[in-house]
Amino acid sequence: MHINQRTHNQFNRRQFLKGAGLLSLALAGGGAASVFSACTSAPPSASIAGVNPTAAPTAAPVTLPPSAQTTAPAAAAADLELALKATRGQVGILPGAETAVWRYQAELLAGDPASVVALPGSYLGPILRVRQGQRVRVRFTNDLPEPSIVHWHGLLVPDAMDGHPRFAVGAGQSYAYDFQVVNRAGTYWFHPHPHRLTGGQAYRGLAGLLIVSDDEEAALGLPQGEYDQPLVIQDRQFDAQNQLVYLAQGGGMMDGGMDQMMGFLGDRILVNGQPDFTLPVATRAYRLRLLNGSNSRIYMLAWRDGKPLTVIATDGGLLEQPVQRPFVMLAPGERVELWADFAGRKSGDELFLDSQKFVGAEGAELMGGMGGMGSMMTQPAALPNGAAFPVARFRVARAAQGGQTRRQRLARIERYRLADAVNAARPRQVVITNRMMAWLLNGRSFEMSGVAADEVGRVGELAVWEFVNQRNPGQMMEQNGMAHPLHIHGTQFQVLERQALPELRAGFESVRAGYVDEGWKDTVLVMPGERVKVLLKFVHPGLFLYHCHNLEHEDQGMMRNFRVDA
Ligand SMILES: [Cu+2]
Repeated sequence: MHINQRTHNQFNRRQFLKGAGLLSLALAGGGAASVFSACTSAPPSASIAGVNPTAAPTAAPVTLPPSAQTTAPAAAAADLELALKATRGQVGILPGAETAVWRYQAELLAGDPASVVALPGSYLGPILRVRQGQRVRVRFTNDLPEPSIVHWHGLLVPDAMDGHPRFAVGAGQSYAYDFQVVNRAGTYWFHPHPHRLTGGQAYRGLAGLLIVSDDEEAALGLPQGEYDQPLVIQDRQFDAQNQLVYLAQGGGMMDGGMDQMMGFLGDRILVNGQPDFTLPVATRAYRLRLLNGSNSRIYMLAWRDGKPLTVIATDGGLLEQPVQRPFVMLAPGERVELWADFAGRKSGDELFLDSQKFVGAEGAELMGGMGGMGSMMTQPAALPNGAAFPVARFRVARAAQGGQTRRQRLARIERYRLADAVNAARPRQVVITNRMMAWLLNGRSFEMSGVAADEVGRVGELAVWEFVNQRNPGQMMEQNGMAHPLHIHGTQFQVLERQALPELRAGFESVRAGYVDEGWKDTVLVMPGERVKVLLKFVHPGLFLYHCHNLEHEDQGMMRNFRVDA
């Protein structure tokens, strides 16, 4: 499809940072020439080293958590079987010309027709609805002009089913998925994961939801049907012909290199693929399933009327009990579920879910002091990361009989204890650094099958990891760093502890009241200067990724393998 290049006469944060970056690197002795050569990496190409287009999934030995050990012999019939195609399409998003997008199309081959539903009015999706214990078969066909593969974000599946980029298939080829759903009830999602191409593919529209239910959740009688509403939040940029604008080609300093380093931001907020999203609601309780499906934008979500948000679930499903927050931080890849009760509202009332202004995610706001050049360079982006804007409108359209009372107890969560971790005294550190405009994990960039000595663990063993977002002396963003949402495949983890460097506390303090760390997570926001300890277990052996879910960072190589031994 055609994606227009960014015009070069826009004066925005990227140009500001171009100047700032060149300056800071020059000061560090890098010199503009070497900066330039380091940044002119080739644009994402259609061939990926290490891809075996005919790679067939291999059956890996499976160790399931005790709660989910339903038998699924190899030859068992699937509960749900579908064909899923990634393909090109045209949709009406803005008034006027249609927009070229990429999208998933699903065809149910076997199972309950209610298991595959469209995301209403959207080119995103579909929504797959499955129950814990079900066996799912998906025949994925790549009808795109470049390699792709599907990752089931948050699901605990064997490594050959996880959509690792080494399994990416080329145009016209297929990949067979066959796995059992062992996760708790919750809002999971699926999106492409080919190396260096994930950001572009997700941006063009490839994202669907995978909603898991289980018995524990069913017993709660939470809002269902039209009262159970997914909201996929994304930002996009359109040109005058209504076509999506993504990274400028070339990847060089003067093209997309800065977007790659900072992450791509759009200036239009879409919910479920629609601009100016409005949901007509009844005067009763809703379950709102929020997914941040943006490439790099972080949201500080709040009700405009100042009422607290009631959170009932995070990435890995229901919390033990609802918690209240003045606002909720939602970074790329994260999900949060809200209990929203419109009872008592009058017909015609409108409620707004906004993203509030916050600082520190890019550090850029704080960089004004650089040699007195700040004021001349701090021209803001059209919609900076941390700007305030409306996200969704809820218009009370009808009265509803009866209501639904909020449950005080939701689910049971097995609490991990630090003392039980194999490395309790010595957390496995994952240090975020930047070198020559590239974000790294422990100083390393992604290698298709590479695993370092510290990137090995065992199935079933409890471990503590610590993400460390430190300063980067002598490098780009050295002063204030950048926020990174870190995602780990093959596990759901618990956040144990957060700390922040005293000199970078301001950003952290401004957002920390919006963290929801009470439940299971697979993606965690790490602000500049912040250190986050998480406790985790892997349930399958094999090669699993951990990476930044800022998709431009991921594509650039801010991703590593972790090998889980049986
Ligand atoms: Cu990142």
